[in-house]
Amino acid sequence: MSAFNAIGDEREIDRDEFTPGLEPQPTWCPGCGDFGVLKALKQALPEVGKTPEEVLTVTGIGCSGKLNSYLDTYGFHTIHGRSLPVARAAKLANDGLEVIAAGGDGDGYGIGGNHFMHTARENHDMTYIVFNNEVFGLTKGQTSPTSPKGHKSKTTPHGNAKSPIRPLSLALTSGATYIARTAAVNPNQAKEIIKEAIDHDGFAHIDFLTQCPTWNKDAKQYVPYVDVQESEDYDFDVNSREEAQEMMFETENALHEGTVLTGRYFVDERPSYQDEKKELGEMPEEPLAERYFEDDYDWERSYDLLERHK
Ligand SMILES: Cc1ncc(C[n+]2csc(CCOP(=O)(O)OP(=O)(O)O)c2C)c(N)n1
Ligand code: SF4
Ligand SMILES: [Mg+2]
Repeated sequence: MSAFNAIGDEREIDRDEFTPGLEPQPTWCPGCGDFGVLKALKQALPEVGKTPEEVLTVTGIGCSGKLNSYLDTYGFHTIHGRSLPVARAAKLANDGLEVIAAGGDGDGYGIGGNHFMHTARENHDMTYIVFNNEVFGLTKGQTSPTSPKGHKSKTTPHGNAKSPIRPLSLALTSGATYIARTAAVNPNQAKEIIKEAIDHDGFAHIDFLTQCPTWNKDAKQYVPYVDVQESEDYDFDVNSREEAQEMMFETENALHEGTVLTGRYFVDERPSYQDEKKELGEMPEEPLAERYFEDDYDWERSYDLLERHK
């Protein structure tokens, strides 16, 4: 089997296959929410029938970015805020790969915010998990784009003057076609949401609340969560943009008032970018990397293309 084809064997898949044999064990602090994402992924991947060879995990920089050192899939640890462009390129070069991009709130909503908007707009077929701990964890707790107003840290010692970003609303207005929020303190829901996101055909965004006990002791992610699908207090249609928008707005307000609402918010069937490109005959029929092994393949070098434009 060629690894580039990313076609796993038809067989029982054990979640232990996703635990690297030789790599070090996670260096996250005790009690870190990042463990919850890793665990949920290890449970979800075999349940959706994916083998390690079929999955590529692309991460940004941060405590969250260490994810692919601890998950035995193909991995690409990129630079700060750039997991999405790399993930997009990989998916376009090999449509057979199950692509999971991941990173922190600083990574994805701050420095990489532009990529987030446009990857959602273009509806690239992948799962994007944002570890939202409301701080820059790796660099020791600075205020991030999701830190609440008034949040005190070394960078905002008198309290954050800025209002936090609204990740769910931003994903919706940008064009994401699956949007959910889950929490590390809620492992069963997290696993189910990851499974749905992987199965979804298009850009699936998960705002994953991950507590940082070391640098963010005030985070509201510690308080009990409410699942908006299970609670009788909420009734809305995830296929309705208007109703989803209202529910997201309420959820984002509630988080900083002490109520953690989680669940699925929006699901839409708009065709993915990859499907649109297939319609146009512009997707490679086999993984681009396979061409490397074809002796008679006529490579198009960048300088050949420049020649054409003279
Ligand atoms: C271009 C660039 N700017 C700044 C940094 C320093 N830096 C590394 S991680 C990080 C923030 C991480 O915060 P977040 O993305 O929320 O991830 P977390 O550690 O909380 O999981 C920063 C600012 C960097 N590595 N590269
Ligand atoms: S600093 Fe925070 S986010 Fe980073 S590993 Fe420790 S608890 Fe987790
Ligand atoms: Mg963070």
